[in-house]
Amino acid sequence: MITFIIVEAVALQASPYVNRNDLSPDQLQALAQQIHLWASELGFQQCGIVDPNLEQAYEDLQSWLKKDYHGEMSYLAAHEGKRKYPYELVPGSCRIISVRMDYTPPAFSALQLLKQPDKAYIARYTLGRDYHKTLRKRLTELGKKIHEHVEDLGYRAFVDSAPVMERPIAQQAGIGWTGKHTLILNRQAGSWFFLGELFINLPLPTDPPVERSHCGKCTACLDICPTNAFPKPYVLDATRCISYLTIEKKGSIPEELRPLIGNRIFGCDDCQLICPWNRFAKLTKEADFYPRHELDSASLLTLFKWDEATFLKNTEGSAIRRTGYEGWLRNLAVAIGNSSGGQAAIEELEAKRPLCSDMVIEHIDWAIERLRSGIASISPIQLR
Ligand code: B12
Ligand code: SF4
Ligand code: SF4
Repeated sequence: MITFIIVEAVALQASPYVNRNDLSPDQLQALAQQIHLWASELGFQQCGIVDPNLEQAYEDLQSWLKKDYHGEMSYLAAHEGKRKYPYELVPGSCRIISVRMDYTPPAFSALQLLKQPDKAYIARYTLGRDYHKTLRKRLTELGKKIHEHVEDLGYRAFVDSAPVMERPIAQQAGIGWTGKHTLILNRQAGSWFFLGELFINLPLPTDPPVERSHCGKCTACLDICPTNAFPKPYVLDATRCISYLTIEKKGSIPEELRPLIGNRIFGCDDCQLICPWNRFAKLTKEADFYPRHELDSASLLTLFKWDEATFLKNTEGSAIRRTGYEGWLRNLAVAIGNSSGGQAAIEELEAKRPLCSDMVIEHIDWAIERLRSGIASISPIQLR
């Protein structure tokens, strides 16, 4: 069998341009193996080929939407048909290559930062270059590589942005299981990775799904969540999640949740930091994901002092831009209100106040009041 596959692989290379309709089952098998190798050469730590069935996932999504757990993310309710039947997104496609890319940068101590109330905590997935760009580019290169060998190939890369149910697809492609925190995790790699997909019009053989959860009786992620955002295991009320509040939500952050945000100014990692499987996570070798502009150690006041031009310059090519300068100031004002910044922080807040929108001013006033009354806190400091 092995010899045969190698022979077929050689045959593919020897006659690089085969029409996709002329590929035999053995050639498709050899090509699938080759795709795994190419994906690895392109910097993906894992790849799986899948012909997904998303009917159950779609039902779950509908009940989630009915509970309004999506908040202002109305795009999650759009393009229903394409979510359920993903091939409608790319007519003619019949397989999805699901990939994983690890993103933990070296020498980054999340716990140290969370313990320092005057420092800014930015989720580790976004300290460097915008992952959408890195992954989409590599996936397109993977498509090009396949196309070098197969005539009439159609392919299209997606990362996060389109109505693609990336997690159930990844699970069915064998990347990992769905943790109680709703993220995909893997026994060898934990959950610190991005997902991406290449839709393709080749009937490649598929990889086995991950059927078994390895969460067992553990509930650490549910218990640690600072804002109590999990109504039950496997279900997230996004409207309480700090990631939603600091990135996706426009306008005012509900006052009762502000003290719980601590110093997290963009995203949150707590449910992953506590997960025992993340002991097995590997550091990334992608320089793209290494921290830029000292975002892994900056103080809240340093970042709050950035004017809009500096914000735009320093977040060029970064996913942080998503929140906009107004959202950036809002998040920092909340975090400063949770800090031990004292008089110096009050002065910075007052100096910036006249330059801000009404929405940001409301958060600044909240912060000043807290600092004046001495309720300095970074709550909850559960992760130690
Ligand atoms: C919207 C969104 C968010 C929202 C909502 C998150 C959520 N859990 O849905 C917010 C802004 C809160 C968010 C936060 C984060 N996100 Co986000 N997000 C997305 C996005 C764009 C869509 C997810 C979605 O469709 N949600 C809707 C819900 C209903 O879908 P779902 O959780 O998949 O729902 C399933 C489960 O509820 C399940 N289910 C329901 N009942 C039951 C019962 C059982 C027993 C089981 C097993 C399952 C189950 O069925 C549902 C349908 O499949 C995806 C990219 C994509 N296109 O998929 C990235 C994505 C999920 N996010 C990602 C990341 C990295 C994050 C953060 C870690 C970022 C950060 N550090 O701040 C946090 C993690 C928070 C968390 N615990 O989920 C990665 C996750 C990678 C991974 N390892 O899984 C993704 C895949 C982006 C990417 N391309 O890499 N995100
Ligand atoms: S990212 Fe933070 S706030 Fe959101 S569910 Fe996880 S622990 Fe809770
Ligand atoms: S913390 Fe525990 S329950 Fe949560 S995802 Fe990890 S193993 Fe599963």
